Amino acid sequence: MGVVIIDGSTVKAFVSDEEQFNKSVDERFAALDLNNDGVLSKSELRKAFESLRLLETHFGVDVATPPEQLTQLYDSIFEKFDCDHNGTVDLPEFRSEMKNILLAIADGLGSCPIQMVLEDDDESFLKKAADLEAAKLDCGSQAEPN
Ligand SMILES: [Ca+2]
Ligand SMILES: [Ca+2]
Repeated sequence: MGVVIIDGSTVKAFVSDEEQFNKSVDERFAALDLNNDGVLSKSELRKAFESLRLLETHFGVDVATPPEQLTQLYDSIFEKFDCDHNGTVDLPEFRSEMKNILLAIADGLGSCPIQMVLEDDDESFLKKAADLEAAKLDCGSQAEPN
């Protein structure tokens, strides 16, 4: 378990690094596509949100939210992802909405850093954003002579 500090610029840097971002999103998409049919169904996407922990940070859901309300919320999220309303979310739809959500989170964070406590195996996008920034900082310090 560890603590990372992220702010809006951390998240923005992650989203704007297209190669890293698409790689992360593609991996996530593949992991979420439980029946390997190349698209995400409503229940697959719901699992995604349960694991991504984006609800707490972006949609302001707390643990006391009643199940009916959660289902409505997940339905409305699914509709946001499913741009062409064909009942499934394909990879381009997933990528573009994840980007919107992360940029909205970045705007919400602004320049006020927040602390996140993460499990070691946490694979959330915010963790990836923090890792990416940490990796860049590491590169900088390695430039010093031994
Ligand atoms: Ca699927
Ligand atoms: Ca669709």
